[in-house]
Amino acid sequence: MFGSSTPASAGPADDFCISVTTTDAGQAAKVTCDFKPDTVKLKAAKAEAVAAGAEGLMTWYDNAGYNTAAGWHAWYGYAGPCDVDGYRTYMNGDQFQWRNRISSWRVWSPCHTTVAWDVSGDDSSGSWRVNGDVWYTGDLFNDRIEMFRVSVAR
Ligand SMILES: [Ca+2]
Ligand SMILES: [Ca+2]
Repeated sequence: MFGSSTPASAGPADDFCISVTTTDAGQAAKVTCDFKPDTVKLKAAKAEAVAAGAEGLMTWYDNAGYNTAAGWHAWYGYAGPCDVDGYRTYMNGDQFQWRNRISSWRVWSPCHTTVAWDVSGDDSSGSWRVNGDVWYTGDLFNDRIEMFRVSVAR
């Protein structure tokens, strides 16, 4: 199992996470988190995702510059290769603690195009479409994102 039966709780226990989703944004992600990276728990979750045919989509970082000190969240999809329709995730359930937190991210081939949304709270910055890795979101989206789509560029 992916450890999704335990409700998310605030704090360091949610700093390092592996999420696995289908392409259906309405289906909650299976999320496994821990208080530090590379634990047995996280390695097992990654191994299970890969064994199930999941591929890496994105890695989110709490800090700018892909700095891992405050946490990362690796997102996998297991509904086939990333294509022009891509994958979406809305940070509910066990992903909730990663809302309004992300400051940089990397995309994993072949997914290269990201749309990020600030859909609630704050000043509702709207959406932002961008290609490739993002070293810093810029002030408009920093610590404000709660939804992503990643896809192969059309
Ligand atoms: Ca942040
Ligand atoms: Ca927001």
